Amino acid sequence: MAISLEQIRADFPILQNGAVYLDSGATSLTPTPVVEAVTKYYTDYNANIHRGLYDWSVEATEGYEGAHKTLAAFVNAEHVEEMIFTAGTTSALNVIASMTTANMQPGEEIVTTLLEHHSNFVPWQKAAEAKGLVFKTINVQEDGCLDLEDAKQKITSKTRVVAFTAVSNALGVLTPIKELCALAHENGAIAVVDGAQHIPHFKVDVQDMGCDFYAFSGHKMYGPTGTGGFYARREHLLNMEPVVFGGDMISEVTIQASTWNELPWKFEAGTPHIAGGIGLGVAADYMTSVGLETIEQHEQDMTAYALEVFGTLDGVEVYGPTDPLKRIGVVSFGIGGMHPHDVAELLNRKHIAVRAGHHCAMPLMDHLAIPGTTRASFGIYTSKDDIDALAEAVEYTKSIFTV
Ligand code: C6P
Repeated sequence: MAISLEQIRADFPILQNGAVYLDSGATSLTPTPVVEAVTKYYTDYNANIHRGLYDWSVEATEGYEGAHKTLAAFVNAEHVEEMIFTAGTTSALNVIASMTTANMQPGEEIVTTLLEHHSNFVPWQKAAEAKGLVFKTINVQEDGCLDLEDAKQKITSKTRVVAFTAVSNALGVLTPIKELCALAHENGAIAVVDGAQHIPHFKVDVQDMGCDFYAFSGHKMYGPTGTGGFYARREHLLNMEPVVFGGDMISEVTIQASTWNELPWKFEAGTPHIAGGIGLGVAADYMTSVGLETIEQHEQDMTAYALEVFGTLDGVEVYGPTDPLKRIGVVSFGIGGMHPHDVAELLNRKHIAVRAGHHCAMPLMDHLAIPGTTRASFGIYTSKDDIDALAEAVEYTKSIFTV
């Protein structure tokens, strides 16, 4: 690392609170510059945006619009108006699903995958139910990697949307983003990427991926909770009707009809999370200052180290591929016949914070025929010491249950 791990950890004072935090996949910790930016909004210029002509409102507007510019550049969007802020990935994907299926006809197809978080599964499933669409899911191979051959069978000329995660939250497996986007386009469909577990680890380039939509959460990339958004290609945003109405998204309203504000505000109804949006911009800048290649390398190193350490633990099954290059940021495991919730509770006795359960990915758990997993997930502050502490606590857990 160009910046040392000690320097990074110093930006997260919460790490001094005594927990070994291995739940960054659920939410990442928040560095001091982000906390300070959010606090500064409330203490120095707490005003609404796009409404006031006084200094505080101008400063808030500039900060909020500036954050859009920062995030558009962060994902390498061609145009700044292609960046829409929402409350996070879930709200982004729900809005995208409503908008993109609005004009679909019965019999047309939506293709998603078995790796999806419910947020990129249920909105499409519900749209299919409501409109008589065909809802298909791409299978996974035995090791949890996406089955690209099955994708080639499932995506057809009737497919209108291919919606998939870039990284599985439950297993950490990477999906073939470019291949899936290309397959979608060859068949005349749009590609919707769930980037929730991708943006914290990689330099995102939406143009290089070739996606039409890319959804993400701020709180998984060192920003505030309740923030995030989506990138969408401008031609889609110009052609689509919004699905949430009122406030900032309005241009003109008469008794007869309403017209919409310019992009991106056409898709941001009501008063947004102003402080959060500003904090999200600071979080993206923070990641850039650490270095996106540095972050990716660190996360890969931690994943590979965790797989190596877990390989030495008897009676522990690690789910997902053994090749560390096929996954990132997550090690999901099971211990003998123990329920994942029991494992997580015993790990907590040793102050290890992990997530346990189905990880909002029930179709995947059904496919793997398990109730859930215990999941350790990593961030830029994760150290080998954290992983060693986890391994030690796993041994303790096994001793309690005599596995
Ligand atoms: N996954 C996890 O512990 P929100 O909650 O809207 O910020 O993100 C939803 C979401 C969508 N897609 C993927 C791939 C995700 O991982 C998540 C959130 C958390 O795995 C909380 S369930």
